[in-house]
Amino acid sequence: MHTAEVSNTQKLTAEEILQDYRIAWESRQASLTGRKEVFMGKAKFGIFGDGKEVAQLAMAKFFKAGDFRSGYYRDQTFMFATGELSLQEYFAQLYAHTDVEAEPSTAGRAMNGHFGTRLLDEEGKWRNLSERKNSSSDISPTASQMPRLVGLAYASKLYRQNPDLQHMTQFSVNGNEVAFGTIGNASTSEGMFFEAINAAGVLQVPMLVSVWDDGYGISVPAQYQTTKGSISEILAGFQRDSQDGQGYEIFKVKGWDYPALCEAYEAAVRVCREQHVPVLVHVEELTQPQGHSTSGSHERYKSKERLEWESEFDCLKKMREWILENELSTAEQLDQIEAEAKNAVREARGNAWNAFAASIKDDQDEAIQLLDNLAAKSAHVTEIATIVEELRKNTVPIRSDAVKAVRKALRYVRDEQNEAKRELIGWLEQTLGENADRFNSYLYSQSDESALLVDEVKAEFDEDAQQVDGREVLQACFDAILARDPRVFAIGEDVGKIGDVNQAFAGLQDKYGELRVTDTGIRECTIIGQGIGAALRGLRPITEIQYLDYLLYAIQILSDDVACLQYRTKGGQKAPLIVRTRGHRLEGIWHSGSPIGMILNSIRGMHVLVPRDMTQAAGFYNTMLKSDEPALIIECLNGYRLKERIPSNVGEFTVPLGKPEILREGTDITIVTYGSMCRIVMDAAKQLEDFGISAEVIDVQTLLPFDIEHMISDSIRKTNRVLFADEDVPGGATAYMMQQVVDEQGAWRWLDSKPQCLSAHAHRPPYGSDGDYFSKPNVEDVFETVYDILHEAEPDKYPVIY
Ligand SMILES: Cc1ncc(C[n+]2csc(CCOP(=O)(O)OP(=O)(O)O)c2C)c(N)n1
Repeated sequence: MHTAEVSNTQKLTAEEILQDYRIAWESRQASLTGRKEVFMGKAKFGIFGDGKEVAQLAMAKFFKAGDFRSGYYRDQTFMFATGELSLQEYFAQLYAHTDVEAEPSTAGRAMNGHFGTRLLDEEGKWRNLSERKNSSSDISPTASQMPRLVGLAYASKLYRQNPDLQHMTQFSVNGNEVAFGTIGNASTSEGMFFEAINAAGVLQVPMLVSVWDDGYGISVPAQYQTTKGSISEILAGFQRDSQDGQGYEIFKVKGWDYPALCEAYEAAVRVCREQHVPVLVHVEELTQPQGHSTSGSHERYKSKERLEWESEFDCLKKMREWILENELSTAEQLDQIEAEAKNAVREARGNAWNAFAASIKDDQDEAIQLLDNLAAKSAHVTEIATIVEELRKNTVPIRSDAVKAVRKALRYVRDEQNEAKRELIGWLEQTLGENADRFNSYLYSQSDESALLVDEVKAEFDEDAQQVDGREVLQACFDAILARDPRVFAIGEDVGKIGDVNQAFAGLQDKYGELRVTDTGIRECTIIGQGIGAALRGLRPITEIQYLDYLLYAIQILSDDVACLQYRTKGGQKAPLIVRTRGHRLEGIWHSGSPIGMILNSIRGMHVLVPRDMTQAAGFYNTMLKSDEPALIIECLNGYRLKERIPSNVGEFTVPLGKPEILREGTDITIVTYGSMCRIVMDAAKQLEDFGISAEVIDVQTLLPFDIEHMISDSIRKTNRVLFADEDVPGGATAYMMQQVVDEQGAWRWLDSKPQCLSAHAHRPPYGSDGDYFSKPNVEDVFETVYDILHEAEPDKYPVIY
């Protein structure tokens, strides 16, 4: 048997090399076939990994059980080579097969090339990740794989350095796991790429980033993307100066050079895994034989010379030449492998298509049968027969075709009654239910650790419970949490040494150490990413965004990554991350933000909790840590120094989600609010009482989920009037609350006055107390708005004020 010396320590047998060659060829064939499938109309869009095969084979060689990948849509060869994706699964995703068994990455939810392994079992519990080769779930926004990559690597650091985590062998063995990132050269232009590179350098974590450099980002060449046209050249300053110095190891290697790639990855992974040094592998001279995606052809933007170079330096061609030059195989043998690869792909495509089509065919057949039965009984036989005929003619049906046909047919028989119609309706209801599971499930956890299932434990107070600053309630809560659960750690700007800008973590770094309560750089996006990756590996991060106004820096990653994680994997992955921030009302344009509508509309899939004081906030931390779901908890910026009593069970009590609290009972109007506005509304309610108006004040407490048991609607049933008040812009979260109550809960039935909203002005508040008064809703605004509603109803009883 021939062997090839690709490095000092690594000898590859001819057998192994030919196996790689086979995988590379199968992968290339999958790309070529996939493109054809799209053009034949069997799939809607295709993006493929051709031209990147050989580098990925090399990377896969050093990817071990327990490791994690955070990559992007070009990584199919890596997924094949690690055994985490079969050819049939690859095609199942192209066709959007909705069965988890057929398409485990996303159950048909993401377009092709979006990979991920199932980290959770059917009950939503963690599998043994140390025994598996893991891939976090890909997303389309370029470079968005980078923030979570920081966290995947950071978890290894925590597992290695924190002895209290040693027992969690299901997730880590001494932090030996490497987080492998991949990114296209053009996507390194994104800010979050640089932020992530810097963060991992500061943290010194085992993060290995491969840049697949094919010189373009769709049509835009490197000179428009990267200074000096080379990412490794401009990142050279990150290179470690010495073996024990801080920084990166940087490798540069050509993407068609199989032995050099094997050698580079061997060295790169070793230093990363053993020493926890971050590594950049710049893989140059890659090609993209079929162009970017099925959306266009690269002949439009690549010169003739470039296209010629690409075919000359195609990595498969080069690998073949190298194998022959080194006499590791004969040309005939390689021809045979290539032919076999073609057959394997053809077979996998056929099997995937047949399974996909069969899964839909049953629905279609049943619908046709039931519609035929209906036609036989109906006065509208002609119309129904036409519908059936159309459905029958459809040889490439999708699920909605049968459903559309049935819904249309039912219109014609709306005033007929017979068994055939009843059966058809039964079928429709069942099919809609099944499709809800296929297409609409798992926005939130469906496990028994869902936050909605956490039992309420009421706060208890000793008779002599002392009044303390609000921040001390939180501090006591965090102290208890850190003491009881080694998985919990808190990170953020100023969170470590001074215990956050409002000192809710004061003294806790001293008590629990730097790994548990940790300062970070000013980098909101990767603070969140650090949390996402760690949460994906079984830890319980509390990641702090210093002010709500700066959540905008992180909202994209919350929206695109955390919030849709359960959904886009159909329950295959979870990242139970807690994002802590503080907001609403303090001072000035950038420290008074309350952009709640923006948040609610962008992070469905997370819970959004808006406690009015620090006791409620503490209860929410306890609740969320008992669940397996992510949440954003927004504390009131102006509440840390207000006096509250410390519950005696501050580390245990829980505040249930989706359950508003009636702060004050009343009979004339219901005022619905949350957060800092609770105090203002309560003040106004007291003043209204002096003028004979009895206001019921409800704190919704959680905006997502919202008032699950319709307590607000019950209140309106009694008062017949409602005001929604908050500090967001007009049409922001007040509009959301009104939709929930009036439309969703059906409270319009009980209303005698028009439902009304009171929000801040559309601009942000200027600095100073007057800026606040004239921009945000104040006590007088609430008083007068309520008074006017009652004046309109009973002008004699409530004459005009002014
Ligand atoms: C944030 C964002 N902007 C734009 C796009 C559209 N887009 C998809 S891929 C791509 C080019 C990426 O090029 P590169 O990073 O070099 O990777 P390659 O596709 O060449 O492997 C662009 C602009 C996107 N998906 N996300």
